[in-house]
Order: sequence, then structure tokens, then C-alpha cells
Amino acid sequence: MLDVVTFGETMVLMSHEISGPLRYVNRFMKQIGGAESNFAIGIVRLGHKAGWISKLGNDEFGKYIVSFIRGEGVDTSRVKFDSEAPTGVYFKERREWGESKVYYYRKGSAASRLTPMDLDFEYIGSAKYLHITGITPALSESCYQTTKEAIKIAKSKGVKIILDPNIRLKLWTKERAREVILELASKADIILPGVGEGEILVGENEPERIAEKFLELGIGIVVVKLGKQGAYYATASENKYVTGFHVERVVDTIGAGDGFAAGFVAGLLKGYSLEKAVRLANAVGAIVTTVIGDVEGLPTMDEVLVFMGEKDGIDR
Ligand code: KDG
Repeated sequence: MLDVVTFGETMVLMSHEISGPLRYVNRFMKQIGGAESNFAIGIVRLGHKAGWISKLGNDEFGKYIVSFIRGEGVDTSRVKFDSEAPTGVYFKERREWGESKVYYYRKGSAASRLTPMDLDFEYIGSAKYLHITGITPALSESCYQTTKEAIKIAKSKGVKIILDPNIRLKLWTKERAREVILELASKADIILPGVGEGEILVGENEPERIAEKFLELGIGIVVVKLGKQGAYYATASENKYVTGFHVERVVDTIGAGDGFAAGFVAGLLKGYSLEKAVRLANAVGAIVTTVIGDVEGLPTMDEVLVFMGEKDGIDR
């Protein structure tokens, strides 16, 4: 039985070897990135079972991605290959003075051709949680329909739904993102917005106000991510700010939100209190920022316990 099922696009990530505008970068490292598979890998590293549903091009990059994700212990038995469309690719650009930028080459990709027919009812129904992001419905109309169908399946089987808005304005407008994500949010049990996402979705920029608005929509648990400050969580009966962790050197923040989501859900799967699960999420998110790559920094449970000072580590 799976703890978590997720679905969405994973791309080959071409990671810069040096910072600065990409036109001057001559060498790239081949890695992978996809919010949903980042999350699934995070869940597995923290000791739980995850399945990832997707479509990849029947090409070298598709083969690379599925071997990588399978190699991490995620169940990829429901991944399909499409001979008519390529695997998506994206490039990261690092500026020392600001956030990394990304450039997508994913329009018409195999994953953008996911349809509700690619969903296995029993497979989703066998999990405890269904994880969805706002990236998948932004990819195409059929991906939007697939997301709604997955939610319908989860609801009919009593599978809890976690929604990570992951708003990517390179994929759609703010207005469309708001409309669709609020529609999906009204069916979710847990939502994990960042403050900027809260502003787009519910027009508030205070964590407490953002949480209130989502609670009013009927979502049971709201966790507002506050970056290095930590996070604020709220339910109908409790709420709290949970302080984040400091790391010496942040080298890549992309993927930290997926690590946060994995930490939080892993905490719930372990039966932690909400506060303890958010603390674990903060720690996982912080660790991810210390490594270049979207998944390479995701820690194991032992590593994260050492990082939080809850276990002694033996290095040599
Ligand atoms: O959350 C990290 C993701 O944004 C990254 O891995 C790539 O899925 C990706 C996307 O659509 O940007």
C-alpha cells in the first residue's frame, strides 16, 4: 500500500556550472526537476512509500528520468511513455543578487498530454494522501481535467488531498491561476501556500489572514510557508508560528518548497502533532537549499534528525 500518490511533469534540468546570464554559460549539469517527483523522492527518503504518475517522451531523457526516480525508490509502475511528444527540459540561471530564474522548454511535452485515462483508480484509491500541485493544471486543458479527475477519485475513496499551489507565472496568468487553484483548493484537505501565493489566491499577505481565508473555504489544515522564518499553521482549533532553521550557505532554493511538503506529510504519516510536522518540514526545506539541484539535497530521516539536533551523527 502506498502512503502517497502524486502526478505531474518531471523535466530534465540543465543546471548552470557558473552564475550569470545563460548566454555566457557554456557548461551545464544534467539533473532532474519536477515538483511532484521532488516531493515523492522526499517522502521516500524520509521513510515512506510514494508513487508517481506521469508521461515521459519515449526518448533518452524520458529513460533517464524514470530510471532516476525509480532508483530513488519511488513507484513508477504507472508512468507511461509517449512516442509522439518529447520529455520536457528546463534550464536554471543563477544570479548572485537575486532568486534563480528558470527557462522552460516544455510546451507540447509528453506530460502535457496526460489525460484522465492515464489515472489508475485503484492505485490512487490505495494511498493515504494524494498530492497535487498548481503546476499540472497549468500545463494543458487535458492536464487540468486530469487533476480534477484525480481529486474526484481521491474523494470517492477517502484519500486525503494535499494541495501545494506552486504557482508558476511562466505557465499561466495570475487570474487563471487564482481561478483554477481556488477551485481545486475547495476540495483539498491540506494546503501549503507561500505568502506570495496567498496574495495571488486570496488577496492577503499576512500569514494569519491567508490561513483564515483558506479555512473559510473549508480546508482543514493550512500551512503558510515563510521561507527562512519558518511557517505558520492553522486549523479550526489551533494555530502557531513555527520557527525555521538557519543554514550557513543557501545555494539553491528551488525545490525547497517540495522538500517542505515532503517533510510535513512525512510528519503526519509518522503520527506527529501538527507543530512537530511543521518543524520537520522547516528542517527538510532548509536542508534542500544547501545543495544545488531540486532533489539532491533531500535528506533521509536520520540526516534531518541530526540537523535538528535530535540525534547524534557519526561522520567518521
Ligand atoms: O518546485 C520546484 C519545481 O519548480 C522544479 O523542480 C521544476 O516542476 C518544476 C516546475 O514546473 O517549475
